Amino acid sequence: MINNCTRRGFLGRAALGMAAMSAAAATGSSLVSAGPAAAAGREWVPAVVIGTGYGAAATALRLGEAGVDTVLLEMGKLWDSEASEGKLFPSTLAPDKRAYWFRDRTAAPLASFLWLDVVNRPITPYAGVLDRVHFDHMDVYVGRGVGGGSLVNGAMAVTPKRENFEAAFPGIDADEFYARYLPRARAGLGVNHIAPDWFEDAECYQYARVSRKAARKAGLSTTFVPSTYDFSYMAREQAKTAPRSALAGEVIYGNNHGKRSLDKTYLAHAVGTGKVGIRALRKVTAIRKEGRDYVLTVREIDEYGSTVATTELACRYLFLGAGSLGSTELLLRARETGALPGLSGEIGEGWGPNGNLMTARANHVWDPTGALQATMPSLAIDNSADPVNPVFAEIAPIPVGLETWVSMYLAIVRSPERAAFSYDRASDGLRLGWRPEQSQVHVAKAKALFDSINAANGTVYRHDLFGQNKAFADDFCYHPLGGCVLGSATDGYGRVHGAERLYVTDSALVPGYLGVNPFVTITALAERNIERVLAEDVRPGG
Ligand code: FAE
Repeated sequence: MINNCTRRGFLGRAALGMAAMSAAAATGSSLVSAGPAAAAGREWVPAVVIGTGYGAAATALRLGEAGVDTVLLEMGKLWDSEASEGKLFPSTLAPDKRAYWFRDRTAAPLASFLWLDVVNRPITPYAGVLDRVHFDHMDVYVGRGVGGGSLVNGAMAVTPKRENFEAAFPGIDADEFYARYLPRARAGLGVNHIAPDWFEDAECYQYARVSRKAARKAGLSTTFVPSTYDFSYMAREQAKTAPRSALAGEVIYGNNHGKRSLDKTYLAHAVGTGKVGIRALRKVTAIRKEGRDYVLTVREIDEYGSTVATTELACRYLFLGAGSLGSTELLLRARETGALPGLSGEIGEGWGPNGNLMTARANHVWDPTGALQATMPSLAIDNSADPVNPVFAEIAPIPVGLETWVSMYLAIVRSPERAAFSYDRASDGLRLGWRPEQSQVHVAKAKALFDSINAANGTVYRHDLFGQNKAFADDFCYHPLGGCVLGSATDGYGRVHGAERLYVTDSALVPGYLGVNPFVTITALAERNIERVLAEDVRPGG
């Protein structure tokens, strides 16, 4: 569908770019203005979408196509102006202030190397692109900026196994979802596939071939992983005919080339409709109802965190696309402070990290993994048909530019573990009731698989990478899911129970576990839900 509107996408990208060159550049708060002219006093628009990640972007595009004036509010930056070295984003090996959301020291997934504290370093607090949100027993990585998680993620665009999808969403017609909305999402995201022949020869995927050999020895099979990173661009990186990004260690702090992040796909097309505007460095801190409208309190900051203005914005239709943490926090705060007292008691429930954890093995010296490693994984150990212990484990790089003999994995184990968020009045923030024993359930399942690989190959775990001598990184995750679960805190289309014209569009809808990386499903779910909401609820003028 998006392929048919390339011109609109071009116009949208140009609009996003032009905004950067205008007044917005001064504050970093980019802007494409939208909607009716600001009324005297408080501004009103028919629709507001909070956030600019997957759910938000798909929702905004379809609202714009339907002629609904829509404003997106994003707490992070629009990443459009290059720093002095001529790049938007820093590499994983040389992080600077652009890497993290207001931290004075980097907080990378790898804590150390050979037990040495050589990975993390001091930085200037800044509106950087990656956030590590701390909860008592589970940190959560999220993207910050126009494009949300698409700016920092590994671009793995995986369709869930049908039985996992049906278990997560018993109320959704899976035939229709797989035939209609997943293909629509994959097209909109620009998902592409690696050429198998190229993979077999590519120097940058030696690490994946070495892990495949080890998996096969244990009787395990592998599968290619589709991606929103442009594999034809990567081939040119390998051939040294294009500037390197995936082959230059760029991923969790942003990619300067090659990645089809949302600002280049859905969001560009949304802005290209002429109906959608994006306002960056705007954090929504509160939601309340006045008459038929929602009124949002919006804090605008500069790139160093100073408050520039606190304003209010009113709308008739409010879509929450601030991610599992962000959307849940806004709804819990509204319920618990009495701003929206009728909201469902199910809000905050059903959260899980998708059974997601990392581990690493040490290979034999005769099995080098290569100094040049593509940061975008393209191969996974697929043990998901195992009825007892299904595991999907992507073979991840360790892109340090040196031979390490390390095989790294991002594993997703089947997880029945869920936790609830609660609102903490003292900090005005979220608490997460995740318990360390719940992580141990995930570790045991991953260990069963990787023990078999080590046993078949005579290899061992690496204990020097994740801190505290751990072989499994069980205290952080990349896939926060749940908090406003579809069919529970909302109806079957994301309409929040107890509030009219209030919708959740993002990962908060997914009940804790999908079995594969989630962004394709999140996008498809948003496509499905907005189609119904546009048909039944929305009138373009509000
Ligand atoms: P998300 O993309 O998180 O966007 C939410 C946006 O809302 C963010 O830009 C926030 O800054 C913004 N926001 C939050 N609160 C507010 C507020 N109060 N006011 C204004 N703005 C706000 O939402 N998934 C995959 O499928 N494949 C992968 O390869 C993969 N790799 C990952 C690697 C990393 C390092 C990380 C962090 C995540 C990865 N994920 C991956 C997960 C994926 O990015 C995530 O599931 C989606 O981004 C979630 O999409 P949402 O639409 O829920």
